[in-house]
Amino acid sequence: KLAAAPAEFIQHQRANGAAIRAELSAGLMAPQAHTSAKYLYDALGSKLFEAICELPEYYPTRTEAAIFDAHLPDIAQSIGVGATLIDLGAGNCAKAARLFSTLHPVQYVPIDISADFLREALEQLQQRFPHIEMTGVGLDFSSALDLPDAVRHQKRLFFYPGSSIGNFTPPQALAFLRRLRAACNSSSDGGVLIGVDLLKEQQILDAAYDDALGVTAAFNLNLLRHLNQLLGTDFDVRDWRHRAGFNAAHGRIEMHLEARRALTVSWGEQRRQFAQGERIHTENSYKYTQQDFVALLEQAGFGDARVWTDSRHWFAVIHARV
Ligand code: AVJ
Repeated sequence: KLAAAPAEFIQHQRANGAAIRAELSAGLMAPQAHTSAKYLYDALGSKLFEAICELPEYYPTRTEAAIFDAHLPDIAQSIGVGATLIDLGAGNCAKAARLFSTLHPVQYVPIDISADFLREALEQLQQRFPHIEMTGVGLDFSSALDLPDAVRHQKRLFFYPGSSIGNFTPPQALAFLRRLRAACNSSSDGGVLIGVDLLKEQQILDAAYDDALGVTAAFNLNLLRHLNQLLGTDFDVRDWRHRAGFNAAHGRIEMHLEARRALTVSWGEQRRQFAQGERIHTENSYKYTQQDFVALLEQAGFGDARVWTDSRHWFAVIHARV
């Protein structure tokens, strides 16, 4: 077996600390306190999300994997071999790795905000697939999609599995898809391969985000430890509880952290009082109908959408081209 060259890794300039703190402060001081979902993913948060994916209640990961298992040859045929696979929010790279032996990408470019977690996963993956050129990128791609120079290959396939698109509001999702469309070289046959969680019975949705073991609660509460690190807040995790559920008016799951008692949080020169029961909104996870999502892709300039789904129509994998 070939000894692989070590995978290249590019750490994009992290948003500067002052800008992050300003954004977080503004969110915490807002009448409805809120934080961006990306702050759920420090090193421990990424591990807790991996654990969520193992939970019986959390159907998306396993349903998506089953769709890929059942339709991989078909999906690969739709895409064609020899693409540069750009993995948005790659995490442990496991989802992309399962495509390699059928899709035969020439190049693999995983991008994740949780850079150390990604770097470790990629080192191991490069050993397993020495013939695929791999370039990891530590980057918050929600604010800028800076692709490395190494992505020179013509055919770009943006891989965005797991229904992470659900963290954007629909207008934000449209803007993001338009940026992907612009980043596909228009002369060639690039595209997107995207996983989308579908609207379904509310009970199923609620349970997926409020599991019996409390792993999702730990994932949500871990945000407070991350905020203490990033912003210097003095959150005590024990003062807060996990709340999650479907908001039918918005077609989205919402996660919140709810104060168990009246308390004050302090950081720097600032302080914010929370009444008992007052909440911090920590995540949205939008659910779509198949039709609505295909329409969104079309609005963004993608066409020829092919949709694969499971027998219960809980999740969709969609390939669309430029
Ligand atoms: C990674 C954004 C797809 O919304 O289902 C899981 C994150 N939050 N449980 C999702 C999440 C709570 C997840 N995404």
